[in-house]
Amino acid sequence: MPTLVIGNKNYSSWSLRPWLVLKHLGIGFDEIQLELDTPTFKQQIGLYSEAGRVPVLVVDKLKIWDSLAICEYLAEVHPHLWPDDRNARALARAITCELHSGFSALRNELPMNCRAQQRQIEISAEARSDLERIEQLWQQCSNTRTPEQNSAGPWLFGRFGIVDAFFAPIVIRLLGYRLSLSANSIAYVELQRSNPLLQAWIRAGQAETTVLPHEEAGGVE
Ligand SMILES: N[C@@H](CCC(=O)N[C@@H](CS)C(=O)NCC(=O)O)C(=O)O
Repeated sequence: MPTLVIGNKNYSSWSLRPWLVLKHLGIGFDEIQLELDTPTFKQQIGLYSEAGRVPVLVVDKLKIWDSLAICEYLAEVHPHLWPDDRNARALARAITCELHSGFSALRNELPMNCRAQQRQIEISAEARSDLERIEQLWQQCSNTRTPEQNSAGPWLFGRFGIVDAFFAPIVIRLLGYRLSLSANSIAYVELQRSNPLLQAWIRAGQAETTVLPHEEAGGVE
């Protein structure tokens, strides 16, 4: 049985991605949850990863300490986590990698917070530009989805894949803060919101009682 080491479900956006993929695949796994920003966090995560961050997937003696590396490890046995078509697969990977390595303004100004609901917030031009880029990517996927992908499902490349799991934390952010979105983006947010697996994560995050002040943003709901 693999073990996924994660942070607080309310706040840990990176932990959500592989958790969602494992759940989607129906793979049984144990969860070890560590409280972020506590005096003991570094020592506890140090048992699993010298990088000192969650998530980590532990499979026997193997420890994988990065959300994308974990998903790629799973995709080697479950290749349908990426699109079948080679060109579509390259695009899905490019989008996933862009998300993995960028969007720092959006990340900093709109922390993932399952408990936040439509909070009022002012965002910088940089965060606005990150948001516009995300909407552009979703629009590009809608515009280029092939009939085969459409018949496979409603996700960015048809069936649910790693690229969708990587956008799930962004969707929780968009549910948490009041921001204007295109009709296409709203439809994708609603699609993600209707995923029972994401709903289960959100409920678990909302049930947590820890409040990390620096992860709290936005005003009266
Ligand atoms: N590149 C890593 C980033 C992971 C990451 O930044 N995790 C955050 C929590 S969401 C963390 O562990 N922060 C704790 C710390 O830096 O002390 C991944 O994708 O897994």
